[in-house]
Amino acid sequence: MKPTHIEHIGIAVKSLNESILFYENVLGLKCYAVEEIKDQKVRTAFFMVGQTKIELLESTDPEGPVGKFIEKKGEGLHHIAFAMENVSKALTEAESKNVRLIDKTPRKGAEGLNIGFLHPKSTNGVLMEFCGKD
Ligand code: CMX
Repeated sequence: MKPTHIEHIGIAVKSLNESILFYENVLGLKCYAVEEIKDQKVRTAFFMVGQTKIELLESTDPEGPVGKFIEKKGEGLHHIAFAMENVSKALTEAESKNVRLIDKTPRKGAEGLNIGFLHPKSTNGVLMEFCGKD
C-alpha cells in the first residue's frame, strides 16, 4: 500500500459558519461544498488547496465523534486522510501489520468516497483515514 497524496485534513470546529469566514476572508480560499454526513454526525465544509482539501467538521450531536472530541480537547486538528487506490485492501493490509482499525471495511463518507479509519492509539495519537473511489 502507498498513499497517492494527502486527500484532506480534518479540522474540528464549533461553528462551520464562523470558521468558513476565516478560510475565505483571511486565506482567500473558497468553500466549494457544505455537506451533512448523518452517519458520522457531522456537517462538513470543503476548501481546495492544490490537490489537498481542508475539511471543516462541525458536530451535529454531542455524542458523535467530533462532539466528543471538542468536548475533551477543544477545536483543532482532528484527522489526516490519505488517498488510497483501494481503501478495502489498504485497511486489510494495515490490520495484517497489527494496526488497530476503527473500520474493518470501508463506509461511505463525504463526496461519496469510501472511507475507513485507523485507531489513533495505533498511529502515534493521530486519527488517520484512508479514502478513495474504490
Ligand atoms: N485524534 C486523536 N485522538 C483521538 C481523537 C482524534 N481525532 N478522537 C479521540 N481520540 C482519543 C481520545 O483522546 C482518547 O484518548 P485517551 O484514552 O488517551 O483519553 C481515545 O482516543 C478514546 O477517545 P474517546 O473520547 O473515549 O472516544 P471513543 O473511543 O468513543 O472514540 C474514536 C474515539 C477515534 C474511535 C472515534 O472518534 C471514531 O470512531 N472516529 C472515527 C470517525 C470520525 O472521526 N468521524 C468524523 C469525521 C468524518 C469525516 O471526515 O467524514
